[in-house]
Amino acid sequence: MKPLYVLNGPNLNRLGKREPAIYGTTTLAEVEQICRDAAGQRPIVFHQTNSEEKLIDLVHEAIDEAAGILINPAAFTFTSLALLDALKMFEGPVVEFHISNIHKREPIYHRSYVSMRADVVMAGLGARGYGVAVGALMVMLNGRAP
Ligand code: CA2
Repeated sequence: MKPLYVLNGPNLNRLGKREPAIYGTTTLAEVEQICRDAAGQRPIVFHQTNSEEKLIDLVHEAIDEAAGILINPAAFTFTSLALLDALKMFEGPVVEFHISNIHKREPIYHRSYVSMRADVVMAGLGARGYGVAVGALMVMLNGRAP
């Protein structure tokens, strides 16, 4: 069975340690476990990087290996055409995920390049929403080759 790739962008390694009012107290290690629990038998490849280049390389790896991508691109959501171009090369389902509701925030957080490729966009459910997003990805995979 092909894995789901769960990719996290810059600063999310600090999850649970800063700005709990916006991002909560769940750590990234706990998020990884939430994703694995939600995926059941489906393997998860889980990464976080602060580098745009590394994130694009991980999308390229997913193009060859993954059944679906769940991505929280963090600040690269709003800046990276290169990330959008890489995601456009992926043929499976893509879920764009944000812990906070980016649309409640300042206008600079409203325009997502990644949404131009994502099949599903989720924002505002907190870190526990990662499990829901994995479920959404598996719904999108129903009926496709394993
Ligand atoms: O809500 C999200 O998941 C975001 O993608 C998080 C990004 C932010 O740039 C997006 O607008 C929304 C990253 C926020 C900064 O990272 C932190 C991580 C942990 C604690 C505090 C900040």
